[in-house]
Amino acid sequence: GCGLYARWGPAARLVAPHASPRALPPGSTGPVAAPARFWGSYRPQVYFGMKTRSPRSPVAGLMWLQQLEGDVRLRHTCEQSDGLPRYGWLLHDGTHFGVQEIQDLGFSLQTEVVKRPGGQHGGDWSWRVTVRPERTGPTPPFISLLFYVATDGQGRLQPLIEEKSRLASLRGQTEELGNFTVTFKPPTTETGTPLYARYNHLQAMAEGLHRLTDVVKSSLRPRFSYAPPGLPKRHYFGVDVYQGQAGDRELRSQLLIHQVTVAVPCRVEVAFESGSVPDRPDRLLAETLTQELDKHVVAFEQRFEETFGLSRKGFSEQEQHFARALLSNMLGGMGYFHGHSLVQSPYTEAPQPYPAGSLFTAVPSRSFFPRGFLWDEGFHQLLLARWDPALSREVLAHWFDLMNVEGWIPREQILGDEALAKVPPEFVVQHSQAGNPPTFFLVLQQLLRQGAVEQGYLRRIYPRLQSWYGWYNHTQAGPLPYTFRWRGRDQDTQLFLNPKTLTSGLDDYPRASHPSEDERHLDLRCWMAVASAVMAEVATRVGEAENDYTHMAEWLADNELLQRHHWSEALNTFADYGNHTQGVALERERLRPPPPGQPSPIPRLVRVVRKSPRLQFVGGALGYVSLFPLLLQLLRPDSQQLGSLLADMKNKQKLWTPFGLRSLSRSSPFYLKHNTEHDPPYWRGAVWINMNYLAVRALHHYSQVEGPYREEASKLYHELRTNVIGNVLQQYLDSGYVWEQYNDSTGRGQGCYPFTGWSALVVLMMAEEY
Ligand code: 6A9
Repeated sequence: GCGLYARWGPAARLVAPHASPRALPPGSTGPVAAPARFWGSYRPQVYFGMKTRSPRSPVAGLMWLQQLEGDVRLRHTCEQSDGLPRYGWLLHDGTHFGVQEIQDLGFSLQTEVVKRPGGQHGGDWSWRVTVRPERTGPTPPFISLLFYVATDGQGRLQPLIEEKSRLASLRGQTEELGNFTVTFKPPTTETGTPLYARYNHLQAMAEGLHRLTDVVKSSLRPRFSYAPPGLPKRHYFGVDVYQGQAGDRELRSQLLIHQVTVAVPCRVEVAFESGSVPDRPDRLLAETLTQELDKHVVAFEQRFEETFGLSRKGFSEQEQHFARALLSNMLGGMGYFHGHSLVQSPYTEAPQPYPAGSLFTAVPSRSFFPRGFLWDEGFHQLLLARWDPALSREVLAHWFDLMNVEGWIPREQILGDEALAKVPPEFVVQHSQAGNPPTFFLVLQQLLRQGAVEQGYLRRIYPRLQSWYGWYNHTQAGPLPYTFRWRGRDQDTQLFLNPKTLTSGLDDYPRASHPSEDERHLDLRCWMAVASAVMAEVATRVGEAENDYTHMAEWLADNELLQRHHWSEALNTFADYGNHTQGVALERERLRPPPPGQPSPIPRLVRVVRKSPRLQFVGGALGYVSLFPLLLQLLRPDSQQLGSLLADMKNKQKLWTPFGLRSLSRSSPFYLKHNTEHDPPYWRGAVWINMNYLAVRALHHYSQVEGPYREEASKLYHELRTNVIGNVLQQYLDSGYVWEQYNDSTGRGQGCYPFTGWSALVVLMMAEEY
């Protein structure tokens, strides 16, 4: 009856968690079972911060202030608008230590962290921040460093103030950390000589962690003076009093700030000490801290060489330095998020809160996209699985535990206040029919090849894998057996040159001009071929020799069927199929003159259709999608179509550039075209590194197997690999960053930065690990 429907109807199922046991056994990621990973730099959205892998973790962080004449510049969360010449982790092993360099204007900060195991709560850690003058701008005579600790809805902090205004240390207590202390050492030179400094501190309650910057900003007063012996007295801004906004909002964060104002250069150390560490021979500070850091650096470099062999392969010091920074940024960009998505289905009128969950994941970009993205994460883990397979297994398990009873995993994970604060409202809601390429199958395939998955793990994730696969297979089915279609294309077709397909990950890549149920999407079909093959292997491993996945994998690997559904003789390439016309353009709309006295409306750019669409292969769209059967290695080595795709690839009028393969053929009518007035081209020409990684990997594959195109594949493999590595490195040297994508005419980095996600795959290309 009605009650049953309410419990099991589609609206309820949307927010019902998957019923099988969790992929992560309860407690398995906590301080007792996994102490080494408990604390980490898991707040990638701030320049320097730490938290634990727990839902309401206290956090530690750094802000700094440039004291300008009558004004201040506050740095805290990673913002492109800060215009820093560069920042990022130079070394980070994901577990024990990290070394980051942040270039600001006129000075740099080296931020280092080291952990030391002990006790039952994840052990101790120490920070060292070293400020040095740089020629990136006029060096300020002095700056302020603000170290903070804040709670998030649980726990207590108690300040210990010395000399009236210096927060020398604090004592704290939280659910999972028990008792701890944090000590702020006075600043010194790099060799340990004490320096003149002024101190301020603040104790405040805030609405949440996302409000910390505002609390600090609104508490700053320019009424303090800095007067080192023999130098003129200067006023500076210090944290003073914070008049919290009165109101009925819950104040869930207790915040303690230690501000030290000191000359450049200088060094400050901070020690977090767990109350449960029984005996501490020496504190993790000064000389001891230096020794620990040195030890970890040596171990890192050795492990890096063992894993990727770049020195062995003859890469220069500079190239190795770059590759180490890429891996380190991927690891230093790991976040731990907790909260719930907002989700919506066709059966719900308003967005619903999804069950709260935790996510341990890397992020594409610390400044712009500091949160989990499903298909990005598969690419991230292709790299990290080589470095630390256990970490990748945990990341995948976290993602699988976010699945609902339908087998759906929301594509973009915006969990918790800090993550939400970075997303414009129109992008928050996740739709129940929206997929995203299931790249985790590539990671599983990789882990299986490495022999890095035990039976127990496979058994735990298997029920969830079955549902996940089933979700794609059912909800994204195409019009014919063994064909697939991305749901959720743009509806308001008249406003777009070509309605977007955000779910495919390729956003504005041109598809059928008129979205319809007749569409067959080539890329999704190829992803499903990989998914089926991996599922068949996993099923066999867990003892289900007879399974439907094997059957699906065989059909989807069938080159004749692939040709029948997706090869167009007329276009001489693989393509999507759908209701399509190439006769579309954006034009300024012609408006009637307004009634007298009324203002004239501004005409928009709208789409005009000059030629009626009809069911056909989608022409004018040669690019990454056309290459998918090659990219995912579905083509038999002797397939003529392979030869044809290789020819398109190396054709400079089409896909080849000196910087990698461009996303869309130069000869496509959509090449570098705006999609609307305000939507510049995105996947319409630029060079994207994830796809180039797949291309390099596939060319390597076809250069290893016997066949008529072996030599050609080998030649292209070497050229493409050299081009992509060379350009990403060049951009890093020129601009200080790796980027979201690269310009196909100049190679210049573009889109947002730093964007480590998928540019870091260059490390695997260097190592030739595919
Ligand atoms: C926008 C505005 C600060 C787009 O890397 C993440 C994704 C990829 O998965 C996808 O393939 N990016 C690519 O086409 C970025 C998507 C960002 C959407 C949210 C919010 C940011 O405000």
